[in-house]
Amino acid sequence: MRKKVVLVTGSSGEVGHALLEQLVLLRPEGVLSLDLKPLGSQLAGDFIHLQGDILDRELLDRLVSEYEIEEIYHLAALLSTRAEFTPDAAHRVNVTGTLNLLELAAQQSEWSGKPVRFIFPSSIAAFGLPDLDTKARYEKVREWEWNYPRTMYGCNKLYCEMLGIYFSQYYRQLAAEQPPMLDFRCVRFPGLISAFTVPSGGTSDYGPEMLHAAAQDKPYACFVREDVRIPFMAMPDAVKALLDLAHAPLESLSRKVYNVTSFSLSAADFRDWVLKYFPGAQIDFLPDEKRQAIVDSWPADLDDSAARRDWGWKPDYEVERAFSEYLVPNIRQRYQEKATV
Ligand code: AKB
Repeated sequence: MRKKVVLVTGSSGEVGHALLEQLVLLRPEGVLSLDLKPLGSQLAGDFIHLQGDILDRELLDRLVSEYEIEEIYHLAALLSTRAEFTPDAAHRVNVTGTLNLLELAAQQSEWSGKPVRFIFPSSIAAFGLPDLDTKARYEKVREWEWNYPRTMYGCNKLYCEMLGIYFSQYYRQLAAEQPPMLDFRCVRFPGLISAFTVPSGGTSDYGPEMLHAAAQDKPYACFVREDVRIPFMAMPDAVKALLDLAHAPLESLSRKVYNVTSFSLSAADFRDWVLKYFPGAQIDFLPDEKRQAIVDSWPADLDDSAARRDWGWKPDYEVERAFSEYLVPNIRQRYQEKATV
């Protein structure tokens, strides 16, 4: 009999790392992790890690023959800044890679006769506001508003949301007998901040970079203007959102794609929070026009009322608690800094 597992792609990335820590507790012995890179040495637990590529169809076929995959957290992606430098590669990883995984999930759902749950993190990058006036007027953007991304990554995420909906509702709609389809569920994340990893390749990275630089007593030049505002979330809440959505009863879900958020900060607010805990931090603002334009197109805040209503979404970490209880103590410990509160 094939072993039943939960598959996590992109498991060496920031979210993957944090999610694996929780999943191994929830599903001891039943987690299969897949990433191009080896896993960080801090990750302990009873799980199988495969170093491989989501674009390798042979590898995916082998997975299907060896395991019964009941649930997929498909996290592998090239983020927004990186994707602008290598748009072809981004399209392959973000779109073809996701299509491969959706096909795998559809196949598994058909074989097992029950829908495989497919959990997909999308992003504020799926939105694109045309100018700063509009951004100021539409303070809290709803899921279906301003879906005009201006990055390759945002386009990839928005399209893959639609592919997920297609695979869960219409896949093989003209077949004589339609097999059970996968159960696609998606959250649109704001900028994420982890105490344990520093992001790379994203455009919301200035927040976490500022904080990690301060904790190491390094100067930081922020690549966006002080006034630009976007929503953020602490990493434990990102993991909570993925797990809570995955385990919500299907009948309570009125949508497939949900905004989730925690707090909205301007870059200047972010600096002030950092200075509160690291008063000696040297933070300057040296906006990079092109990356700035990307952040300007992202919403200042998200309306996540659908997630709150349908599956009880509520972040544990509002801004004060995120800094005082999660980010600062863990980052200090990480860099063994003696910062003053
Ligand atoms: C990025 O900056 O690309 C990501 C995101 C907002 O999805 N952090």
